[in-house]
Amino acid sequence: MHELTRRSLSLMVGTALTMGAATAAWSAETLQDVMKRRGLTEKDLLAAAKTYTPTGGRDEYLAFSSGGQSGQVIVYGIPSMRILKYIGVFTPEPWQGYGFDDESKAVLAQGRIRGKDIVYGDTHHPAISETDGDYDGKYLFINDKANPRVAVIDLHDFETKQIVANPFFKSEHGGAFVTPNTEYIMEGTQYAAPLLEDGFVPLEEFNDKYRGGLTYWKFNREKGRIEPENSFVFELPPYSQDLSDAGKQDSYGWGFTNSFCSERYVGGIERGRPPFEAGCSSKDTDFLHLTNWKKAEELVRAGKVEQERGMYFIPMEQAIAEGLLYLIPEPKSPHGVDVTPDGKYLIVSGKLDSHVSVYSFEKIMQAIEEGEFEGKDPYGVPIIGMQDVLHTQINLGLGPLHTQFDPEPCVAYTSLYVDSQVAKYDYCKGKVLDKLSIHYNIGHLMTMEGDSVSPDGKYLVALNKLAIDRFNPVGPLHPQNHQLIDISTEKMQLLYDMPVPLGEPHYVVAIRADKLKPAVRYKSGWDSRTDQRSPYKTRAGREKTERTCDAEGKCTTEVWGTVIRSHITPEIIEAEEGDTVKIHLTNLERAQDEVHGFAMYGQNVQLSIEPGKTASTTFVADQAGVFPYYCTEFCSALHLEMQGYLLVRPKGYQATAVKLVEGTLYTKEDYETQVKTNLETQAVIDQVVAYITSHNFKDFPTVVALVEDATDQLGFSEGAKKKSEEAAAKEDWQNAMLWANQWWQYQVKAADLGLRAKTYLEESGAQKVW
Ligand code: K7E
Ligand code: CUA
Repeated sequence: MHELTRRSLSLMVGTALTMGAATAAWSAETLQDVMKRRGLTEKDLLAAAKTYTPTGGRDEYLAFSSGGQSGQVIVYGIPSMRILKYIGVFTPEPWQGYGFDDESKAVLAQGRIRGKDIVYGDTHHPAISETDGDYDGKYLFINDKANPRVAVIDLHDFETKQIVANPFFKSEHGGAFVTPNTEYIMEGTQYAAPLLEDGFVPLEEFNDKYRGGLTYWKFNREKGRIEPENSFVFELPPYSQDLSDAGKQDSYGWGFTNSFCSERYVGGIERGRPPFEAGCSSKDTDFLHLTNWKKAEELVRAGKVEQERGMYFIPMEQAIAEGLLYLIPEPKSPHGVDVTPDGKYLIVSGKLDSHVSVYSFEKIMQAIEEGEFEGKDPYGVPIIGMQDVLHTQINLGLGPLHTQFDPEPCVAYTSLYVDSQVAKYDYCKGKVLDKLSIHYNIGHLMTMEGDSVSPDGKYLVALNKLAIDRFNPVGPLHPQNHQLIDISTEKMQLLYDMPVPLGEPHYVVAIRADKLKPAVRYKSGWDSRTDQRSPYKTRAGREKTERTCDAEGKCTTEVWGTVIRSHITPEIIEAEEGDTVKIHLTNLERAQDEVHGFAMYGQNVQLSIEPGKTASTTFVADQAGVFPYYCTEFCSALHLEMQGYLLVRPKGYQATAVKLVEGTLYTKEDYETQVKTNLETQAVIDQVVAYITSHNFKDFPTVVALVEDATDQLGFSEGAKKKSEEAAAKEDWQNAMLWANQWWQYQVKAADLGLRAKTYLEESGAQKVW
């Protein structure tokens, strides 16, 4: 056992010295040799040079991709296209304890639909919080199309904090889109359904009783949470509302939502009726909905809107009477509606039309002011004449879907689903500038910060619906394909294919990486889901286990424990068959990346406890037995030894007189050998400490945290040393040896941290201070 750790200690010291030799071996092959061997062209090399990120290098942008029907968010870097994280949102994710610890179970429970646990989501549109229309990197929102819900992710720790379930809708699609100061998060319905009734309503009553809707969820920035009680919902006609976008700059205060199937067709292929796809695409135009959220907010504040289901509900008649709702025809089965960075134009793509239609917001406002409408829809919503407000229409190609923007004024990119192309064009002049073929059937596309008021351009990612032959075959279900495109020059250039092996990621948003400031650790004893100090916070030395029974004889065994390299306290938990077992564990580490896990046999227990976090698990020990538990993160050389037992006694168990017999007996010599090792190890530690303290380590917060943790470990080692010496004084060589060994374990951990700090200082060019 010692050998292993001793070797790893010297390995740690040695690694830094051997790195140089490995690099030398590389250059034996020239660039030309490699190109030949791998069949690469110069163009490939150029593309590689634009995406390749050397070891240890960082990306310029971080992308947050919907994970589609995986119910997650995927985080990756651009231009490297390296996946950095999955964030559990609507779906339990065991490796991050999401949906397994009590804290995150409470978040998932917020997303129950009609009292039912829904353990997946169909995520479509992520949105980064904005200040003055620009990404601020604080929060991320994402919608669930299947079960109308919106989730809040805090980008301080990349964890899901809240899920709100829409109490009116039965499906949604037009979310999540934020207003320019994240005042609201838009969520529009997709398939019409009764809004105020949850019971059965026959399809024959579709026109009268089925409705679409648009929710403006109020976001409280200070709390970092959505406030349903301050949110409002527009009742809309039963057209299938589709995507939305919030107005900005000139169009601030308005929201735009398009729709398809304004034919109000209800299907019935099995009854001999033509299917939905025929009935929903027969008219030449559908309707773009305009909603004035600023004015709606004033009405809500003035107490003029009725409350329903814990929110404010604006019936269509009220919206029409107050001038909050208008329609504009838009060609045919549209998909995306995207507001230009200056807010002056809206670009609408008709899936079944080869044009994008560019609407002028100024003209729209003029039509509304002059009361110039071409009529009303069957629900009395005023319709603004399309020709009155169109700026231009541009013939781009087949199947236009979504649009993003370039930093160059008037330049936009639209995806062409049927043509499998990206079109670059000038929407002011109505001129196509460039086209690039992608593989295959592009859905959304995304430029860097490309839906904000100040797009960065640089890169474009094509989110393709089909991969077909782009990757090694892995069975009938293929990965998705995100293609990276360089848009920094006039001609677009395809750089790289990235397989996304999850659900269908409909949309991605990317933010400049330096706008994000993620935490390294939590404040000690932190409940990361409520963002408050956990009531179960436990400090070193204060660990305890208590068993209490209520009046009915129902008993609970509750553990307040800690985890730190490399032990779980407690290591033995005793309970009785039928007990409710509650285990709260606090990670005492401060060092970066020192996460511990906690898994147990047969109880569906799996926690991920990041530095500082307190996580809890609750289960019923309904069977007597032996249940080993352990840490699931390889956290130190003695990670495997980070273990313990839950012993569940049968009811009425009588303890026998059997005494614990030690597996191995130790002698005075064993003790003395161990002490010798410890003194040698201390010499190594002293050298490392001397190195660190002779440099300006206090200028490096990462090193300061490592030194704090190392100091803790050395403090623990002092305690173990004292215990070993006390046992030795009593000639109790068994305990003297074991405590001497524990003393050494703490030393090894301190040395590990110290060496990491030393390496960091060396690589960061720390200055010698004395
Ligand atoms: Cu798939 Cu935005 Cu839901 Cu288009 S959406 S492709
Ligand atoms: Cu902690 Cu392994």
